[in-house]
Amino acid sequence: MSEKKEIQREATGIGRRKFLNTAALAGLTAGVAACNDKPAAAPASAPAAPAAPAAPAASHASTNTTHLKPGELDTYYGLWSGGHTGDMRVLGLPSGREIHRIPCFVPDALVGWGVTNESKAVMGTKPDGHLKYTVADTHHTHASYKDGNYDGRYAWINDKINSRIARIRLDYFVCDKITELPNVQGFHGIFPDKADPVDPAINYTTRVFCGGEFAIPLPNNGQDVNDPTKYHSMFSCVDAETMEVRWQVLIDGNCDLVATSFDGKLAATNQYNVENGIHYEDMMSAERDACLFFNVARIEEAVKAGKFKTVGSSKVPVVDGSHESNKDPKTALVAYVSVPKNPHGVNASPDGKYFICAGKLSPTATVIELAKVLDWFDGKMEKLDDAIVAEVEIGLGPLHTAFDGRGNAYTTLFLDSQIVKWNVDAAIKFHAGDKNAKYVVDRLDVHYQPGHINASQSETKAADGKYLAVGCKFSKDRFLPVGPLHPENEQLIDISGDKMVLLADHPVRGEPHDFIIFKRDLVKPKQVYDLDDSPLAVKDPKDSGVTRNGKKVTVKLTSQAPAFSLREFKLKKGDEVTLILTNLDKIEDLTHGFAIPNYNVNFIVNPLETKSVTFIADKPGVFWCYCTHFCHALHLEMRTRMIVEA
Ligand SMILES: [Cu+2]
Repeated sequence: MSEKKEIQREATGIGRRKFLNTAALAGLTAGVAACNDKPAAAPASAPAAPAAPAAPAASHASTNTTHLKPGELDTYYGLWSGGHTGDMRVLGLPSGREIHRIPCFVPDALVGWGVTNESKAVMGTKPDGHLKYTVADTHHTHASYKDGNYDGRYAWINDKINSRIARIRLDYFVCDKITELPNVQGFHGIFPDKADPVDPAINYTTRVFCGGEFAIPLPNNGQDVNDPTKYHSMFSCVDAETMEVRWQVLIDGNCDLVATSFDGKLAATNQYNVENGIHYEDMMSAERDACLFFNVARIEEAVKAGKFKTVGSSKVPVVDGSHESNKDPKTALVAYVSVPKNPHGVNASPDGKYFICAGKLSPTATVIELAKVLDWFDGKMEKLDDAIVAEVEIGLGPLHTAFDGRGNAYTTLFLDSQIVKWNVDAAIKFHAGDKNAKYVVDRLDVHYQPGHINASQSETKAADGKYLAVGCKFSKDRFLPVGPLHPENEQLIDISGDKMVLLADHPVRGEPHDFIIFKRDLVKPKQVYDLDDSPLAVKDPKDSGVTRNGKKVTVKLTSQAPAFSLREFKLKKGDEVTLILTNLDKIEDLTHGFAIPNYNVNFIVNPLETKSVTFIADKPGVFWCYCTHFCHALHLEMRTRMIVEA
């Protein structure tokens, strides 16, 4: 788009832009194509628009640089969803360096995730011992809270394809539990609670809420497949400690993103298909959809009182959250606040007062005041939609919102390829009739089509307004071409000043979706395992050896650079072998690997960690089991012979 056209567009403003109607899909395509008009060589620090010139990037960025000198550490962690790779990525920020990948839902060749017995037990297996699933699609990641800030215990991540939720321990940065949600398809939004709705002493996360996006027959066993009026979706509550599903709410329409209040009383999900349509034109037919507010305390009272049913073979209590059954505020479990056309993200402001819904097919952001939603539940406010305190136009294709802790919101505009910075209080004043209230503070072009956005500490009470990361779905011309599959472009933006300043582009493999950014001192990672973490630990090299019980054979060994405790071990063809390896090296960073050629076995053991694998010794011969993780000057010599006698 030429600069002149930009000026004209800015001058006419967004006020004349209308809601996108059924042509929205064509509009989406046109928006993507239009971006090809952007000059390929536009400098990253070019002003976003003449109406909102950015400060010169060089001078501003010098105090907030992304470049760290060798040996310098980042000041923030970023936890990123890995997308199709089914893992979680750990970044250091502001450098954007990828430090680690935590496998969750999909096998991982480095760690041996999906190979070891321990990881298979977390991932889930079929009766034959093979993994139940080997594909995943992670979208959203959020971490546990205490006192309104992250407490460094856990993070959670979803798998949309197979409706699974994984928990990550943030001491070892490993996945330790995975739960498959019953009667849910297309599990999308996820958010932990921040406090208990009833007991103020519980000021930390004990529940994780999960939004089910696709409506299905319940149970989905072949009944009602041709009757979409019988399709429903569910909002689920998972226990943060046990990872069991505590309860589910059957709703009208579907769930999209999820948010939770700081007082623990409300959880919400945006809904883009109040029509219950099964084709996209049906899903877009209504001018307003909804943000559903769940009254957590009332739902749990209803479950306690036995006012629930179960679905199919699942024992999980399901309460009725349908619109029809929740019209009386005094007894309602769910409140349906109306929101313009197909909203996407819903985000909680760090002051605890508002949830903000991004319009997607409407150029608006809707600000909902939580105290008023509670007033409605208490019978103090007649019209539920009076909880909407602002509904303002911000640009085309609003998707997600982040916060700086200074009263400003930052929303991605997918169609405009922009971030808009807007002031929440000014938007509320404008909505109330003060047409002089200027709520749009700044706009910044991003490259291109931004989806998720998050700022340092954004959805915590400690939002610090320093860095903003944005996941751009299309990178087009920003990186060297590598064939038809382009990386996505994650951009880092300095939001410490009045104007946003673009700091860096980072290519990423598709497609990460969501992420959080928090101060590094909020986690206390351990460098070495505790031997007692595994009941199988081989604590002394003298305990190594082969024990046989008929065809079942156990091989115990230890590793200490540069040797395994057994120089060789003998098996017979057809044995069912369980091999247990403990790494007795207790020095930080001294990890060993263990690979068995032709047996499809490779895994690592970190300092004082124990892992096991089980396999059938079906191929006779000599197999040099070797260390795959560089450990010592004699690393190549670090081997043991597995001899399988015919
Ligand atoms: Cu080694």
